[in-house]
Amino acid sequence: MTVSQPSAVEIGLMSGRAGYVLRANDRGAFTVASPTLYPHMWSWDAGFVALGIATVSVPRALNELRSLLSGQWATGMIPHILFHEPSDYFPGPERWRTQVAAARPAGVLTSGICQPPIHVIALSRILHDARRKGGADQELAEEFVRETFDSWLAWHQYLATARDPYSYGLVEIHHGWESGMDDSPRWDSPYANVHPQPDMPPFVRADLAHVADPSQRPSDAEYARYLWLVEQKVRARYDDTAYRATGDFVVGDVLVSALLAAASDLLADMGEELGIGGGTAGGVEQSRAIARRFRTGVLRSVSPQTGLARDLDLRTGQWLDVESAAGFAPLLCGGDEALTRRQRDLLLGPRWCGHSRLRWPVVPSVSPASPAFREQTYWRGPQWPVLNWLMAWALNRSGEPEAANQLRLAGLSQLIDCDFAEYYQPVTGETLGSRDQSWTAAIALDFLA
Ligand code: 9YW
Repeated sequence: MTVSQPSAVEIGLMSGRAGYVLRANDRGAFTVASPTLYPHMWSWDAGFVALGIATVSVPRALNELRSLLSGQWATGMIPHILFHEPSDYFPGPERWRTQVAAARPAGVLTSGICQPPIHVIALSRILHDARRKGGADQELAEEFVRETFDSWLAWHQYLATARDPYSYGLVEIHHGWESGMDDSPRWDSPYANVHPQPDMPPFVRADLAHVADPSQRPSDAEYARYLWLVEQKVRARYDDTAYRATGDFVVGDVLVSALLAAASDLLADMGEELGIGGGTAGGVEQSRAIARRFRTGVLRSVSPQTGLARDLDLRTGQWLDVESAAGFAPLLCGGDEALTRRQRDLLLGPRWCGHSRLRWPVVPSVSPASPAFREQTYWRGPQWPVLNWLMAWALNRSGEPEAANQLRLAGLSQLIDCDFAEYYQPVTGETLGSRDQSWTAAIALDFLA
């Protein structure tokens, strides 16, 4: 299917409405992930939000990242949710009970796990935008990079050490939520070994109140496992070593690893350009070393048969062969040109974006040709605009601008009704989950810039 360039009127309407959504979701120092379903700041959402806002206001974009860093733990971890304000979101701070953790930050309540490290990718894009604009924007952005370089490095080092203690080159996640793809079939096999115990505190889900059809969300059995892992993290006092010794779910995540590799290279680039991170601490060199280790880990995980990267269940030692979009992790971190070309063709071909049943040729979360594909269930098949953006970004970076532009144009066509939904039914094109989702509006702005 070919998709065309949006008209000037459509571009104007879409960017106006996207800006309006971000403005409406702005709570001053931070942006809520969505108006009612997610009334807090989510870590990887904040990265996408910042890069979208930067197209309109560089200072406001930098504030988003500054606000996120206010939640950084003493370990370097950036938590997956910052609870700046009270709400009825579940699981809230009373469930996370991070007061048991010595490393928690002062002054802001947070969750106790993390999300994919997209932030420095966003920051380097903001810096690029700011330099194009020049003047005060450029000065502010360069100053911000100088000011926060060590915090980003600490974040990356946390992932590279506490979450890869044996130097496999894959970042270990302790909860499916840490992947950002909560109920993805990537995690079905490791979750089969997660056994909630009767002493887990009871719970009432809040997410189902926001959707018309519960089949668009994870099941109750899945949810109980999610909360059991939270309980295990609390009982380990959020100490990664203690959790590793006792927790049910420990998996090497290829998408997180590839993002860490790409972000580490970009951090090193920014450090070199601005003459920071040299010094005795050698932040630039440390970043390059992290990038190399995780790039190697991701490339080693690729299945020769499918050409897709695979997560590794560190409890069972098994590779997880699932046709999810995370399999394209090597596109994000690069390092093997033949594989990049193979993945480009696969991604645009009939098992993925070119699948005949898709309404729009946009990256689906799971291949429609896979037996695991479920067209309206959350991360089991629907299209998430941010994933499409990530793959377009990766293709551009890999020297594949035409392929990247195909994804960009298809993504814009999908968003043309300006609902900016959380995810999309890939066959009918219907909007699913929350409307006015901040990161969806943000990537639209970036695609239009
Ligand atoms: C939840 C906010 C988050 C995203 C996750 C996505 C979903 C639900 O929404 O999580 O309650 O945390 O899976 O990737 O960051 O948009």
